[in-house]
Amino acid sequence: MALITTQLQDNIGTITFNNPKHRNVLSSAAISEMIQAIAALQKGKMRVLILRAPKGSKVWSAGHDVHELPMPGRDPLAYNDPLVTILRSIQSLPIPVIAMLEGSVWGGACDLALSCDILIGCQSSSFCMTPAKIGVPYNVSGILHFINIMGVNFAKEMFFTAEPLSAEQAAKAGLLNHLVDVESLEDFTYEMAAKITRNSPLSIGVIKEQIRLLASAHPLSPLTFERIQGLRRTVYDSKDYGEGITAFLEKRTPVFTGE
Ligand code: YZS
Repeated sequence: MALITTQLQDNIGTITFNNPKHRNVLSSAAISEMIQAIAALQKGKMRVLILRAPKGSKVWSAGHDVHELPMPGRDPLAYNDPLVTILRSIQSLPIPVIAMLEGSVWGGACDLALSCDILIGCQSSSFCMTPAKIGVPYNVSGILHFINIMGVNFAKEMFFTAEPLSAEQAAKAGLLNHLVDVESLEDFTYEMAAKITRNSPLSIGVIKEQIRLLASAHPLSPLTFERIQGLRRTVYDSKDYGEGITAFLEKRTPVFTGE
């Protein structure tokens, strides 16, 4: 069974998650389907892409497939990790991507939603950043991504507590562009998409790329980058990281010792 479904109508492309059994987890298989779907939709003259879950979903996406996180000793969010790859491909797609958010959004799926250009949520949307629950050293581009979009202290609270941010809190933190009633979520999103399709695709594509390049223009010395990577390594080499993954797989609460 396909893990996503796609649609292209009036230059509006839609990718809908289709794995309710595993809460639309972002497995490498699902991501591979998404990458192929984006390429196919682009051939069909898509001018805007909507990323969504089926109507009525309680979970938009459960995030990275924890079964696919490596055991200690390897970077869990390295450059070529499928999740990190799809984030880059959404960010550099030369058309706007709208996240239509019904249900809870977890870990890497928050980063996927934030990688979209416009986020539209409803009362059931919530956002939980989970690395500290699993013991994951979040990646450098991912952290930058959060602090570029939301206030630094909101981001810190989200990462430190690993508690879900409600839709209202997310709107206040600047994470959601719009918070609408669940009944109008679809109409509101598709009306905005239709407006975008009537504007200049060349202008929009270049503005999106300019914003992406400017937002990531944070010069880091090689030494600073190596220091950050070294800090992350102490986390993914740790017993705690192994404990976080094992606890998830054994469906129990992890016991972290800081070692
Ligand atoms: O036991 P079965 O085979 O039925 O599978 C269960 C879950 O194990 C599976 N599942 C997942 N499998 C792998 N990775 C996941 N992230 C994941 N999430 C769920 O889906 C089946 C149904 O799950 P249930 O727990 O029974 O469903 P439910 O009671 O409705 O609860 C839904 C939620 C989403 C609340 C629950 O599944 C959950 O807490 N999932 C984990 C959410 C999470 O922590 N995701 C973040 C993963 N980490 C990352 O994205 C990054 C690496 S990081 O941590 O750095 O941000």
